Order: sequence, then C-alpha cells, then structure tokens
Amino acid sequence: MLTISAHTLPTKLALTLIICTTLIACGGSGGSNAPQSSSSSSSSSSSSSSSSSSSSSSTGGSVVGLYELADFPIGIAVSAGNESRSFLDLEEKQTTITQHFSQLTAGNIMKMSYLHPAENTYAYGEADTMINWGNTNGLSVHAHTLIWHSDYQVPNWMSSYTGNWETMLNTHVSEIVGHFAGKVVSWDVVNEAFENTVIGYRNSIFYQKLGADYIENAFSAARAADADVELYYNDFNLVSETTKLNHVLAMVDDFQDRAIPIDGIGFQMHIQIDYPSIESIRSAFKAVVDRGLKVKITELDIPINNPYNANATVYTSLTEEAATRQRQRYFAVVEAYLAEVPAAQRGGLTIWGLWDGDSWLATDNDPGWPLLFTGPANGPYEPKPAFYGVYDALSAP
Ligand code: 9MR
Repeated sequence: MLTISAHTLPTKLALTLIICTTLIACGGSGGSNAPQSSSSSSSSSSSSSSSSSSSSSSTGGSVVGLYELADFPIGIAVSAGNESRSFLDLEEKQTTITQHFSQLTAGNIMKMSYLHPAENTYAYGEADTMINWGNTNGLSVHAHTLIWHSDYQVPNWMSSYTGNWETMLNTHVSEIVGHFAGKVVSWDVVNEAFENTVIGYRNSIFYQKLGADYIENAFSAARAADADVELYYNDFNLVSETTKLNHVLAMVDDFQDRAIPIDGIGFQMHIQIDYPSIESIRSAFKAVVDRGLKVKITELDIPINNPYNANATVYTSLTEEAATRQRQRYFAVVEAYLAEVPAAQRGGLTIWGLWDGDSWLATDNDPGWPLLFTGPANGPYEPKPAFYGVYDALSAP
C-alpha cells in the first residue's frame, strides 16, 4: 500500500526526512512498526518538543507519515486566511500537516460567502495563499464548496438576488472553478442538497428558485470551467440514513443516464463512536462503488461521546478506555474504506481538523476529543491513539 503519487514524491519525502527528526520518531517503511499501545501517544508529550533525533517513541515503535501509507490523498481540513488559529500563522501546525497529510481542504475560506462576497466581487486572496502553500509543500487541494444552502454561507447579496438565478449561479460556479483550474484537484460542487427523510430535495433557496436543476447546472458549469477537476456531490448521514443515500443514488443514476458530469460522492462522516454500524458504512460505500463513482471520505471526525445514545458511557475526559474505543472505531472506518472501495475509486480520506481543540464539535461542556492529534493550542501536536487506528488500518497488509 506504500504508493506515493508522482507529483508529491520529492517534496514530501524530503520534508518527511527533515520533519520526522523533530516531531516523532520515523521508521523506514510500512506500518508494521507503528506503536500498538493505546497509551503510546499520550506519554510522549515531551518527545516532540525536546527531541531533535530520530529516536524511538515511548513504546519503541516508530511511524512514517500517514500519507505515505496510502495510495490516495490523506487530507486535513484547516483554518486559514483571517480565521483564528490559521495554520499559516503556526509553524507547529504546518509541521504536523506536512508530516502526515497530502491534501488540504479549507474548513471555511472557500465557501460561497468568502469567495463571492458581492455580485461582481470575488475574493480569492486568502484561498490563493493557502493553495500556494499547499502546492509548494507537496499537498494537493480539495475545494469545499461551491453551493451550500447554509444561511450563514449564502452571501447576503445572493439571498436577496432578484435577477436570473440560473445565470447568476452558473456565473458563480464557472468564475470560481475557472479561477482555481489547475490549482485544486477536486471540488465539492454541491453540499447537502437532500433531506434525511422521504422529502428528498432540501427546500433550500436554490431549490426554491430553480428546483432540482440547480444541482445539475452546477456540475455542468463546473465541468465546462475545468475539464480535469474531479466533481463531487457531498453530504452527511449517507452512511446512516438509507433514505437519504437513496435520494443521492437516484440523482447519480439520473445524471449518468443523461451524461451530466459527476465523478464521486463525498461522505462527510461526522459519525459517532457507536453509530452507525460498520455494515451500514460498508454498504453505503459499496452502493457508490457499484455505480463506478469515486468514494471520498471528506470530513471524518469521531467524538468519544454519543449524545444521541442515552445508554452510552459518558466520558468526561479522554480516558484510556475512550481512547482505545476511538482508535478501534477509526481503524474500522478506514479498514471498511479499503475493503469496499477499489484503489481506482478511492478519492481520499480527509480528517475534519488537525487537533481536538480545533474541532467544530468542541464546546466548553464537552471538548469531544474527535480528532487524531492533541494539543496544546500552539502545538506541538501529539498523535492520539485514534491516529494509530488510522495508521494501523492503512498499514495492514
Ligand atoms: O467546521 C466548519 C465550521 O468551522 C463552520 O463554522 C461551519 C459553518 O460554515 O462549517 C463547518 O464545516 C461544515 C462543512 O462545511 C460542511 N459539513 C459540516 C461541517 C461541520 O459543520
């Protein structure tokens, strides 16, 4: 499984050699030497700040970059631009990102309201800076997202637009995709267009204006603006809500019948530690694979508490038990991905944030602990047992 895409190879290997001597110990190959103990990462908090050698981690194991274990992009969602905690302001974040990831997604700054703040104004500066950093450091960019109903993401000028909506949205898509052509490898073209229930299409402002046509229009306009970029439909609950998945699959079937361009489905996967079942996850992946599309896990995070399960153990800290369960859950998700999705259809795996304190799920009452790394806020960031869950799954023969 140790395959690195040609365009990332030289820079990434060089960076790994430099960085792994200062962050955590590096091994020469494969994942068989990944630390196996769930406590392995928590006890190594001093090693990253003080170590300048490539000596072993606390358990005697050693690791290579996650991305080196995969034949598909291993992505990370980042804060950038003027957002607080931008990775571009924090070298420690850059260090961990370049060591383990081969793809960036902007957690926010490539959404509609950021890129298109007024009808005739596009604001590309922050995204360009982020993308240039990625491309300079050997990371590709998955772009998120051209059309999303969310109230605070639809720009105000658009919400109150009184002109021709079809023309306006086509211009929005083609202008933005055109600008980033050749700089990003894939787009979430439309995000969250369906309800979980039999209702089907979400009654978004776009749906109210144009009916379901806005979705296919966006895919066609994106393809016209960039012949090479991969085009994804992205949504949540696709691994847990069969009704919703079926809406998406019906759309895919219809697109394929009518030659509307679409390359893959983005499974957000903001999932729970105990829900949904791995069988449900596998069968959702398989349904998309069977249609010949790519499967991309676009926003994976797994908090240790499931607020929807009244019978679940409630963890008030990242105990060894919770960390071990989380590690096993991450392992199972990645294992399912590798088992169900043939190599040619793997669009990649993106984790929705670098370290626990950065997560959208973290609140004062419940930090969630959903990600692969732990803080302090300014780093250095230490891999959690969850990290080794991903690592082990990617390393498995
Ligand atoms: O993580 C993102 C958070 O910082 C933003 O405040 C929020 C609203 O823009 O969006 C979050 O990311 C969402 C993503 O764009 C779409 N899928 C759900 C994600 C979590 O809410």
